[in-house]
Order: sequence, then C-alpha cells, then structure tokens
Amino acid sequence: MSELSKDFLWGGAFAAHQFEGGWNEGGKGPSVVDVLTAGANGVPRRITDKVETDEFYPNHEAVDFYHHYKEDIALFAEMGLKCLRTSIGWSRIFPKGDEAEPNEEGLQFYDDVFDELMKYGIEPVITLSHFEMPLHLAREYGGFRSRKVVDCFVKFAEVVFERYKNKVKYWMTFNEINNKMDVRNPLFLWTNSGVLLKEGENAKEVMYQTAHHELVASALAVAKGKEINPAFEIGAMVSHVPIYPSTSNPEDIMLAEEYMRDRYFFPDVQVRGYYPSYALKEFERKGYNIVMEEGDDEILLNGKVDYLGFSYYMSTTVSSEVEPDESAEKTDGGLPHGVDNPYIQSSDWGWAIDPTGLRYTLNRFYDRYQLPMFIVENGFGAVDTVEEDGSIHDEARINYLGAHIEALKAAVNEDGVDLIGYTPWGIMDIVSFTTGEMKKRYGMIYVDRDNEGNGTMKRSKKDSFDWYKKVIQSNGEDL
Ligand code: BGP
Repeated sequence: MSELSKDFLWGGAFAAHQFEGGWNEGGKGPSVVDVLTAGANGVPRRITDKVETDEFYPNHEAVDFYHHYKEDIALFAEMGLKCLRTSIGWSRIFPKGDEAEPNEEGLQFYDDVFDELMKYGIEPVITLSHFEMPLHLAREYGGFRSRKVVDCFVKFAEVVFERYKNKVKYWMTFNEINNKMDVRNPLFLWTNSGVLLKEGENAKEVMYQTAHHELVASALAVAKGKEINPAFEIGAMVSHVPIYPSTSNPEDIMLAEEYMRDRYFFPDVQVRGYYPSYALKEFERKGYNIVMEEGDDEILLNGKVDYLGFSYYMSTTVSSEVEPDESAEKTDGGLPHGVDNPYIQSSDWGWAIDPTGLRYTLNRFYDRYQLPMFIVENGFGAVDTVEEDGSIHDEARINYLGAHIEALKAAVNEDGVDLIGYTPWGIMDIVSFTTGEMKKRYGMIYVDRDNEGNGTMKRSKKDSFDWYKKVIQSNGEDL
C-alpha cells in the first residue's frame, strides 16, 4: 500500500521562458533569457547585447503556450494532472522592471491561464522568478548587484500575490537560486541574477553579494505574501545534485562534505533564517566584503520559507586524488574534482541516472530542515524518434521516471519523509535551458519543433503520456 496522501500533488513543471513564447506580445518587455542564443550541437549558449539579431533565439517563440494554452491545459487535464508548476514571466508584468504600474495585459494573461487550470481542478504552483528578470534591470542596475532590484522584485511579488491571492496557494520565490554557485559558467549568474562579471572581479565574492540581495528579496517577499494571504505556502527552490565521495578515504568524505555546503548554503538561510557558520567563516578566510544592511538579519528571520522545493536530475562524485579542473564551462553538475561513478549510467547529455540519489536527497534534506519537501523538477532529457505512424516510444523516459517514483515512495513509506508532490520537468517538450536545444526533450507530449525553429508546433502524445496518466490514477501504485 502506498502511503502517498490522496492529495499528493502529481503534476508537471515548466518555466514561462521555455514554454510560452510570445516574447514581445501583450506588452511584455525583454528579459535576460531573451538575449540568449541557441547553443545546439555542443556549442554553449551565448549572451548577446541585442534582443534581435540574425541569430536564433529559441526562447522567443518557445513552444507557443501563449497562443496554445487552452489546448495544452486540456491535454494536461486528460493526463489527470493535479497541479501545474510554471512561472509568471516577470517582464510580462513589469516590462522594464522599475515602472510604477504593472502591465494589465500581462496580469490578465495569467488570470486566463489560472482560470483555465481551475476549470479542470488543476492547482497552479508558481515560481516568481525562473530566469526571467526584465533585461532593463540587468542593464541599468547590474541586476541583483543592486539593492534597488530587491525593491523591484518585492513590488512584483506583492502585485502578483495580491492579484492571484484567491487562485494560487503554492509559490516559490527564485528558481534554482543556488545554481550560480558554479561561477565557471557565466550563464548562471546572468540568468539567476542579471549579473555580468567585470574584468578582474572575484566571481565568488560578486556571487555572494548578489546572493545576499536575493536572500533578502526572497525573505521580504515571503513576509509580504503571508501578510496578503496567511494560507499561502511559499517555498524555496534549489537545484540539488548530491555529491558522493569516490571512496571511503576520509579525505574524499570531507571533500564531498565541503562541496555539499555549496548545495546547502541557500536553503540553510531560507529555511533557518540566518547564515550558516561555514559561510561566514569562508567570507572571513577569503577576505570577501559582503555588504549587509542594518536590519537584514531580522528580514531573513522574518521571511523563512514554508517548504523546500528542489530539482533533482542526477548525482555527482568527487575524488581528492584528482587535480581540480577549473577550466571548462560546466553545465552538467560536473565539479572540479569530479570523477565518473562506475555504478551509475548516464544520459546522452552526461547526466548520471541515479534514482537512489533522490531517496538519499529527500532524507538528508528532511533530516536537516524538518519541513515538507516538494520535488518540483525531475526528468529525462533525450532524443525522441517519431515513427512513421506518428507514435513515439519513449521507454527510457518511462524507466527513468518510474525508478524515481519508486525512490520517492520509499522515502515516504519507509523513511517517513513529508512530501507534498512531484512535478516532472517539461512534461510537454520545451526549449532546454542549458543548451537552448529542442532536441533535448523531456516531454510526455511531443511538440513538432526543431533546433532551428522549424516545425508546425503540433502536439502529440508519447507512450509516456498514458503511462503517467495511469500512475496518477493509481496514486503511484501502477508503475
Ligand atoms: C533546471 C532548470 C530548468 C531546466 C532543467 C533542465 O536547471 O530549472 O529551467 O530546463 O534544469 O535543464 P536542461 O533544459 O538544460 O536540460
């Protein structure tokens, strides 16, 4: 017997910028992701200084949910989804970010989307910022380098909390707030925080200063949300890749532990309401000057989150015996001391497939925080083949998801973890974030669109569609 509650939130997850398209419609302003080029065929995505050039920007049209939302939501309802996680495109609501008044057309779009979801009893789960900062805030103020952007974010949060207070209960402040910890890839600081590094700057110090502003912004938003509707559940959202020691050598164990602090730093502050000792020591040891204003301590304490949302795709392994490789731009969870784990297979994009790592993660987080958990991203990015009759047999995806659902059930049934729900990533094909490709597909619904932007955008069901429907109907029993 499964002990998943009858209200368990089975769902699917997206982000506005990978899904909606309509990048300059309905009064929307450009956001930091709208200047990212496609990065297919092993070439990393690039940040350009223009919004429109001859280059291809996959996010501009994405998979056009903006015009297909009724059809898409009907498909999600047919699948039996209990919830849908997506974000509110910040620059749809405040096109430049620092205006006095919000854009009514943008607000109306999400009213329409939420009404359509409610028609089918699908609960919206909303991320306030999923890499969608208005571009103007990044250009004018240097993104979250500036305290001014904290005010802009809190105002945006207040406007949408107020507007949707009777339609949305579950919120998250920043998507994967911690992925910029890997300062080797400029993409993360830009999309998370609207920050470009300047010549000679210490990347980690800039990252922590920016992080402080985001932590304050998150805490202020949580407090504001609770004031507007005390029934809101407002969570943190972190990217989690557990780090294993490669051997039982205590040096490897300690190395893995130190790396894990990079994973815990943000939720430690967002859940506990204060900085952990290891971070303060790091600032001191490395001479980082992180400017904090008087009253910030109190803000952090007053804005603790209600639950922890996290993404889980893979694990990684480190060894104290390898020379750190700091050179490469990493997007796959690879770390300077990273080594292959001989017990684990990887996807075509090198992401280690490790369902037990999900159970391990749920246990470690739950022990540490004693808060409800929400798996808000998990999935298998792969190339799909459309057969002549139009069918798509995505068995590897079914196997991946099934094994991860087994793992989460074990965490609930055998370990007693309090888990709110599970929203697999991109249940309809969308633009991949790290690569900008369409070829890397996560969906259970196929979208006819390719890396160059060709295709009819027609939606069709993969084998995983009916499989997931059955999983939901049986509350996770029939895998
Ligand atoms: C997370 C992001 C998502 C997302 C997912 C999969 O980092 O929150 O936006 O896309 O990873 O990554 P990718 O699309 O690069 O395969």
